[in-house]
Amino acid sequence: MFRKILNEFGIEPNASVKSFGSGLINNTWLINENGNEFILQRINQHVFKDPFAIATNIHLLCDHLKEQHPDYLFPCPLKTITGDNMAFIENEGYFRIFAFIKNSHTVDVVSSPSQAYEAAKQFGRFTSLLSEFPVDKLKITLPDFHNLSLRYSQFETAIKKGNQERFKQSAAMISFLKDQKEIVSISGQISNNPDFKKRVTHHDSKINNVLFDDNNKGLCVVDLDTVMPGYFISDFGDMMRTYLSPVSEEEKDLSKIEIREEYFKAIAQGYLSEMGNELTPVEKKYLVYAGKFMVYMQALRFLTDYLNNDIYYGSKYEGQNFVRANNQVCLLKKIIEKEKLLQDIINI
Ligand code: GN1
Ligand code: MG
Repeated sequence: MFRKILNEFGIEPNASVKSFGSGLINNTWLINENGNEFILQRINQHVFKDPFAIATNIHLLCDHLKEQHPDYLFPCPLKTITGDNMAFIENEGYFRIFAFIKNSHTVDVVSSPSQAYEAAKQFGRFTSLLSEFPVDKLKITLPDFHNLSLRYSQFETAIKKGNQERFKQSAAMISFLKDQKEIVSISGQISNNPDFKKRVTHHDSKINNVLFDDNNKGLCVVDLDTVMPGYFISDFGDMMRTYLSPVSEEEKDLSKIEIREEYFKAIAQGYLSEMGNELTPVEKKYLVYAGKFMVYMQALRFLTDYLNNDIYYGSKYEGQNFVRANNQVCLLKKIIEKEKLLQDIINI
C-alpha cells in the first residue's frame, strides 16, 4: 500500500514508514526519505464522507495565510504529482502528506500551566489570524459536528434502540445527563444570539494538535480536518475538557480527575491574549459554560457510542466507551462544583 501512496506524491518508494501519534479517527504515519521527514495521514472515510472538502478547506486557509500572514508557520499539504490536494487510492482510501516541521514535537498530556497557556494561545491565534477570512467559504466537513441538540437526540435514540444490557448498566449516567439538559438549551440560545459570531474554528483543540518548539513555545496548530465555521465555545471548551484534569478521558480511576484552577487561568490568559479583542462582551460571559458544553457533549457521544455497540469510536477492550463516558461525567461534575470559582478567575 505505502509504495503506491508515496509514488503519488513523488516520494521514494523505499522511504521508511512508521506508525505515529494517537488520534482516534485518522491513521497517521511518519515517513523518512533520506533524512527528510513527512507526515502521512489516511482520512477516515466513515467519518468524513467528503475527504476532498477537507483538502479544499486546508488549501484555502493555506493560501490566505501565506498572503496575509506569511510569518505564520502553516504546514500545507503537498500536492500529488498530478496536482491534486489529496491522493485517492482504490480500496485503500484518501491520503495526504505534510512536511514534518523540524525541531517540533507534540505532547499528549498537559503537564504545566505554561503548556496550557501556549496551546490556548495557538488556538486563539489561529482563529484571530483568520478573522478576515470569509468563513462561509469553508466547506462543512462534518455536518452538525458540534450541534449539541442533535447529539442529544442521537443519545435519546440510542437509549431507545441501542443495546439494552448496556442501557441498564448505564442507568445512573443516563439519568445524570438527562438532568443536565439545560446545557443543551443554552447552546440553542447561543446559536440564535447575534452576539455570538461564527469564526474559523478548529473543533479539536486537544493538546496533541499543537506543535511546540524545543523551548516549549507553541508553533502552530495541526490536524485541520474539522476546521469549519463555528463558535469559540468549541475550542475554548475542548481545551478545558482536555487540559484542566491531570488525567485523560481514558482514565478509569475517577479519583484522579480534578480541576486544576491554575490551568484554567492559563487557558483563559493564553486564549484571550489573541482573542481578547475579537470576542464580544456577551461571548466573554460564556467561557466557563464552554467547558460544560464540550465535556457534556463528549460524555453524550461516548455513552451514545457505547449504547450503539461502539460503532463510531471503536473499543480496545470491553466497556472502553463506558469508561470514557463515566470519566467525562465525573469531569463535568467537578467543573460544575467549581463553576463559581472558575468564574471568579475570569472576573479578576
Ligand atoms: C476524536 O481523532 P481525534 O482523537 O483527534 C473526535 C473528537 C473527540 C475525540 C475524543 C472527528 O478526535 O471530536 O473529541 O476523538 N473527532 C471526530 O478523544 O469525531
Ligand atoms: Mg488529533
